[in-house]
Amino acid sequence: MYPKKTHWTVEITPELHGREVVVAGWVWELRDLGKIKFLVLRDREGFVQITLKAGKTPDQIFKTFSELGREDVVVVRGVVEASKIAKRGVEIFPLELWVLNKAKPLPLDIWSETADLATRLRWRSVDLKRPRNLAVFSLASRILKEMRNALDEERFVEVFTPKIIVTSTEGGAELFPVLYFERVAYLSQSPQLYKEQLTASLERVFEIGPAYRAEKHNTDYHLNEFISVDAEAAFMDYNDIMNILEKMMRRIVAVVSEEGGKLAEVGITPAVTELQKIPRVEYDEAIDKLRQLGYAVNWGDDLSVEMQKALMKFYGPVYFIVNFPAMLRPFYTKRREGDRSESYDLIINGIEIASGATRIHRRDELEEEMKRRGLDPRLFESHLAIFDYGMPPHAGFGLGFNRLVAALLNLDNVRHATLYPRDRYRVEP
Ligand code: AMO
Repeated sequence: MYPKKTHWTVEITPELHGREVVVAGWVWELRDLGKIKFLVLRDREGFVQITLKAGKTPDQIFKTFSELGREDVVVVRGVVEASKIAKRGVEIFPLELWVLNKAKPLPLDIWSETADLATRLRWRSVDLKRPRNLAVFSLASRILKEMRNALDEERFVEVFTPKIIVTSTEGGAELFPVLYFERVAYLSQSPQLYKEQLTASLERVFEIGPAYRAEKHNTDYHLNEFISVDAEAAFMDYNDIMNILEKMMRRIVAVVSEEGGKLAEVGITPAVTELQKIPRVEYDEAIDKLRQLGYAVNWGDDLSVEMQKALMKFYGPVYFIVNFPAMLRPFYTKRREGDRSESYDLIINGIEIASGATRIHRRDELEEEMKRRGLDPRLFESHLAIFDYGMPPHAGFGLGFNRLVAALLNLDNVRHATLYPRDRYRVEP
């Protein structure tokens, strides 16, 4: 029997000189210089060099080494030695080596950056072994934790709402139908209506979960299943929510910049490494600026990614656009004067990362907005009924987690920040 892993590769430092350790992982590289041989072992956190030396290393290990291949799964018990020449100033001299599983030659090259995206996604689980992917998804997990902590500090409670639903919230054409016994139901596009209803009891809620959109777009930033971070709070308006988002983003950017060295090692240069205030740019002002730049854009138009990128020239890589024309926003958005709304988008590196608003909390106003958009209030009766029983003023945001990670890390495609993307032409693996 092989022993339990005692250390991650990153924990093997020169300070452990002389200590016996057990590491476990995959064979990244084998180098045979005759009397001295090297095995570079990879685990999630990095690499460590295992050094075999004639006269010092047991013969059995030399024999096992000669049969090893890349990506074989190994456990090594050995002694740490500080070293001037080894990478990271440390190596392990093995006392025992176990091969837990053999690997066939891989279907794609994980040792260089040559494989194309389609091949990578076809063999995603293998592709995820690449150090660059390990860095992206490890950091994504830290970012998620930071978001949870930020919301926890503001006394939001984490909730889960149904993903099988019967009413559309973000536009009827984009729902995936599912067969629900003898009726048709849909996959949820957003927890919008549930999170609003929950402000009448739990006051401040957030949810991190999948959202489904049957959009036919096949772009670098659209997915048909994405992770949505949603928050909603009673007795707050959109400025309060932007303040929370701003605080949260500062914490996230601090984490990203902390990881700067590690990211550089895998060729990632984050788009944002420091963040003070996030500018809140009026929609009207954005339109003016774009016209100055020569864009043929009118009041009432949505902004394209190209336009949002152009605006970075004025506002930097992270900015809010606020007070959109009411008709550009969903029915639940609170109006303000001049056909505008108490709404905002958060733009990072030209991509819309989050959007939100103060919501309508009065039933009559909500019905009016539905009718304005050609929606039949009768179809929303079970939602509207809640507004009769003490619905507080409230506001919130919805944030696309995959887009956030891609934008912050300057990845050119949201799929790079998604373990198993679902897009127009991909439902497996
Ligand atoms: P919205 O539709 O703008 O708002 O979505 C919120 C955020 O979710 C992300 N997102 C997507 N990410 C990847 N692929 C997609 N197809 C996709 N669609 C959306 C974006 C976007 O900013 N209920 C409102 C939020 C609210 O007002 O609280 C909503 O869903 O990053």
